[in-house]
Amino acid sequence: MNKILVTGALGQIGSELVMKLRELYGSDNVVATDIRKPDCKVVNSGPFELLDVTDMKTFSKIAKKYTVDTVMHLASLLSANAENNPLLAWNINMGGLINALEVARELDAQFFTPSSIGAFGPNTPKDFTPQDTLQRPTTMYGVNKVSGELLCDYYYKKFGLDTRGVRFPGLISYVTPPGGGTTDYAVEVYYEAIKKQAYTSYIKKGTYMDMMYMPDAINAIIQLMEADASKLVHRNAFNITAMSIEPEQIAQEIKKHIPNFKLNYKVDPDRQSIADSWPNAIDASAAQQEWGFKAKYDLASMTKDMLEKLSKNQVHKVS
Ligand code: AKB
Repeated sequence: MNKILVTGALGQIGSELVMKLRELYGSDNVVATDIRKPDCKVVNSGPFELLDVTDMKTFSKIAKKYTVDTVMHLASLLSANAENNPLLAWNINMGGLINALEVARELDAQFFTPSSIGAFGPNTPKDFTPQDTLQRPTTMYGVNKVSGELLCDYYYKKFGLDTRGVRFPGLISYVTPPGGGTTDYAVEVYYEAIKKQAYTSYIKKGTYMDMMYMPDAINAIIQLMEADASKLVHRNAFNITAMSIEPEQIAQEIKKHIPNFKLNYKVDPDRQSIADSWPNAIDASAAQQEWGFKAKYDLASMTKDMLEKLSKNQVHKVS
């Protein structure tokens, strides 16, 4: 990776990935792109271009302007938003992906795009979900993610493009909030714990889903992209996870730091039914074996860090 183009650079993953890549590979070597251009760190700390990923001509022009050798395609609609607007999700998630793959093919660039635990469906084994298993998702997001995994495999086999990817679990971060996902509750709960010492969860007590702290997710992307290609068997859809948790467990952990924290429930049937169709806990052994994936943060260390960082941000906002 010498010259990297990132789409969706202002999103939940992009805003942290771009800063880490600029630190490691040099600011000028990481071209951030997004559909909007606010005044912020990602925009001001290196090259930035406005890009709608469904606009192939502009996409290709930007990639050629910087002669990029790596494309990291993050722009996409998350699960709950996709379910509310399936056609838009198809157009952005699949239209954007095929453009990104074509641009990478034009430049013979290395390619990364994330899949998700959303690529599994209700008849996938729920526990210790294998790397290679039944995938019949019932959401538009899931349909997009399975298609994306297959498409990336196809570009590797057909054109020899160096495509790589992971199935991300819910990602938790204090930097940029996610928007329109099913696992967002696990981020909101920390913000509300700091602000109001209370949170009302739209996900039912006892609903287990895989999660990961953002620093581990960023390291996983970079580690996979730097991994020895000859060792990769799965390439585009590695199961990775750091913890399988449900709302009560997060609340118990928060209470160790904020004893009067209160967790309430008002279940959203739409997002609950998406969560119910996903695994409880996936098996990440292929990623461990093929490129040494290992998460550093568990629920306790993530909670401590989240609350410390969010309290600091709060103090900065007030002062
Ligand atoms: C979502 O909830 O849609 C995402 C995901 C797990 O892919 N966070």
